[in-house]
Amino acid sequence: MSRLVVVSNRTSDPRKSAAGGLAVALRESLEQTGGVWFGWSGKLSDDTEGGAADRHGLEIHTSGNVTLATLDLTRDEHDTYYVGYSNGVLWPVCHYRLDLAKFDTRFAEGYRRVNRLFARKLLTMLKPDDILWVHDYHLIPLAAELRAAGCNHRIGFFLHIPMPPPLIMAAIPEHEWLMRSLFAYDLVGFQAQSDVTHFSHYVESEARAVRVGPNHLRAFNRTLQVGAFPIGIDVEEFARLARAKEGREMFARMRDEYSRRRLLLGVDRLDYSKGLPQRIHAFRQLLERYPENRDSATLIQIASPSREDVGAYDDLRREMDSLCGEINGDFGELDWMPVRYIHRNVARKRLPGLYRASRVALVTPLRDGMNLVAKEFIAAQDPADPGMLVLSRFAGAAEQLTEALLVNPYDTQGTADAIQRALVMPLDERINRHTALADRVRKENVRWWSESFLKALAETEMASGKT
Ligand code: GDG
Repeated sequence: MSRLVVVSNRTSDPRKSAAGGLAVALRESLEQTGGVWFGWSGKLSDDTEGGAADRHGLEIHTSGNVTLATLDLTRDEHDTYYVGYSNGVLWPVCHYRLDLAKFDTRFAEGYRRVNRLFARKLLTMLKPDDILWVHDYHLIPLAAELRAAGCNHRIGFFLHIPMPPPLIMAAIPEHEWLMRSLFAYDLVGFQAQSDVTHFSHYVESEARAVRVGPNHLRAFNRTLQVGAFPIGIDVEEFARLARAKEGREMFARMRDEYSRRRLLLGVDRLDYSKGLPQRIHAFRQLLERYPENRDSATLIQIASPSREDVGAYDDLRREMDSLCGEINGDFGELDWMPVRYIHRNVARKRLPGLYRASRVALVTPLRDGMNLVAKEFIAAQDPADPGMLVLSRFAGAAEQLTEALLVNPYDTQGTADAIQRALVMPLDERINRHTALADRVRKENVRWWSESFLKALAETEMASGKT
């Protein structure tokens, strides 16, 4: 079996309990093959110290038989590659926020430079039959840089965020280069079918790509396989957390605290793609249109701090502070506040209890690659008395979770109506919908996701035989 080499912006130790979903998903394949995980260390090196070669030494750690290889970035690389291009150009454009994108050729140059640096460093570690899996928008041109240096390995890429329609993608000055770069991979995976469609339309119209098979596109003298591989969650880990002492305590505390009231819940990074202000507006509409919810429904909104070095996130923070203050000031009573807004990270082990105690989850992003909170909420419910999911049709998860109440988050009144419907939904309808949803979340879990992707990658024609 080939050794798996994973490349992503940041790495994490698959053996540590706080290791995020990606680490859990890849742990088995990495351990079975004695694999490597390569990425940025999260640390900045001093720009002024030593020569370029010294600043970018690889730091190697082992965790069991998995190798974690990381390198530091200089302040300038961090500011251009990470803050400037990845989070200031690609993130907003892929989430349809052209108004927030800041185009600057220095950012594009930094992005290209760091991808070239990653390729150069990674090459020194590769064995002949390694199989490479590259993750996310930070590293779109990595395979092209590797190929330019003579790498003939099988390389797959997975985009965790949405692929926008061609005319939105075309707003990025370097769009042709980015899309052409994807053809250096053997397999490109997206979260949803709509992303595959957008990508296919782009390359067919802009690069005259031709279809040479059900999932194969040919352009730039290369054949690329594309597909939708919707990411899932680690359902077993979630069940374990729910059963653990802290999970049970959290559930009991919330249930007692809200015994007279109905709890609505939002859990998101504080990000403009997540539709948080629109959600507060919809909740306000709910209180106005359905006054029986006053003194009865409470929205807990957890907004964990994120990317505080990017300007747009600061504006969002101020907007949320003010919207939550207003709704509480206008509707609050001495013994009831409509919104509990928490701008902090909540410990992961507390989430399942919180999800389970909630009658309704509001997962209403304006655009989202997938959205794992929607799946976590479903996995945490009591099947005999499940809460209901109100889900944005603009989340990738909406393609799979069709039994949720799907909403358009820009439509404030429509969203308020759907929240009301979720709050009053009879038990048998909730159970029917939840059974179908839970079944899919269990089957299409994170292991299913990584296995399907790696199987498809292993079955692609070898890169060297294709050009
Ligand atoms: C990107 C794509 C895609 C949130 N607040 C807290 C907390 N969280 C956890 C949630 C969930 C994760 O963070 C968020 O995942 P999402 O999928 O919802 O969103 P992104 O971070 O934007 O992720 C997305 C994903 O990649 C995977 O491909 O689904 O579309 O944008 O697990 O539970 N966790 C803790 N405290 C918090 O306060 N512990």
